[in-house]
Amino acid sequence: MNVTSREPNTELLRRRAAELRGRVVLMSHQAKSAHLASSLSCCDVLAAAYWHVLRIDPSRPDDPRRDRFILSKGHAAMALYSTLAYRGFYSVDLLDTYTRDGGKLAEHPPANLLPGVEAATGSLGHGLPIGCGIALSARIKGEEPFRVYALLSDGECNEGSVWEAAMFAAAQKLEHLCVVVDYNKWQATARSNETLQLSPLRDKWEAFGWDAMEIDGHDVGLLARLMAEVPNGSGKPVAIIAHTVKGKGVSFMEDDNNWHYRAPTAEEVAAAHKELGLT
Ligand SMILES: Cc1ncc(C[n+]2csc(CCOP(=O)(O)OP(=O)(O)O)c2C)c(N)n1
Repeated sequence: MNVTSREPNTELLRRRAAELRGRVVLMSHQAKSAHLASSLSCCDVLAAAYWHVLRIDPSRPDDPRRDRFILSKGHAAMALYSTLAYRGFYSVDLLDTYTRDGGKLAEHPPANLLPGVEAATGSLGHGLPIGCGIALSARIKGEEPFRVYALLSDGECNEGSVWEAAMFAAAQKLEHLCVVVDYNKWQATARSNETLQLSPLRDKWEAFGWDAMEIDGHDVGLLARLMAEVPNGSGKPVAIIAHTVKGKGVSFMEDDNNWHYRAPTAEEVAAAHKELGLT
C-alpha cells in the first residue's frame, strides 16, 4: 500500500495526465469511439488519484484495505482504462482491444472483468450510491477504514439518485467518502446549466451536508492534496467541485462539445500528440 503523507510531485502528475490524454485520443481514433472530450476532461483527476492519493497495490487489486475509486461518469471509460494500464493493473497492450467484440474493455466499465474496475458504470447516477454502500458496509463490518472516491460528471448531477445518496452519506457521516465533480459545464447535447440549473453547485453540496470546495480541476497538485486529505476532520463527506474544460489538453477540442461524439482522424491524433508534448 502506498500511504501518501508526502507532497505531490506535480511535475510527474502533469506528465502522467498528458500521457493519459495521448492514449485516450489514440483509443478514440482506433475504436472510432465517442466520449473523447469527456475523457480528456478528467485525466488530471485520475492522475492525481492513481499516482498520489489512492492506497492501492496493482498486484493485489482485491486487497480489502485498498481505497476504492469509482468512475461514476462511466462514459469516460477510456481515461479509466488507460490509467489502470499505466498504473500496472494490466498490460498496456490491452488498451488496443478497446470496444473489440468479446474483449474485456467494453465501451463502459464492466463489473468483475478487469482488475481495478470497482463498479460497473455508464448508466449515470449509480456510482455515488454504490460508493455509499461500500463505505457504510466497511464501517458496519468494522473493517480498517479505507477511502471511497467517486468521480461524477456535472450532467450526472441531474440524476435524483445522486442527491438521495448525498443526503444518505451526510446522515451516516461517511467522512471517508469523497466526490469529485468534473464540472466542465457541458453535457451530451447542451450546456449543463441550460439543461437543469446546477449552479451554484458547491452551495448545493453544502446544503446537503457535505464539506464542499471549489477548485481548478486541472490543478493536479491541488487535486492531489485535497483528495489525499480525506477524511479531513470535518466529520462530513467531502465534495470537490472541480472546474474543468471539456476536451482539455488539445486546443482544437477544448470546450467544443462536438468532441463528445466525434472520433479523431490520424492527422488529428498526430496534432493532439504534438500539443501534448508526446512526440
Ligand atoms: C442514466 C443515463 N442517461 C443518459 C445517458 C447517456 N449519456 C451519456 S453521457 C451523457 C451526458 C454527458 O454529459 P456529462 O454527464 O456532464 O459528462 P461529460 O461528458 O460532459 O463529462 C448522457 C446523457 C447515460 N449514460 N445514463
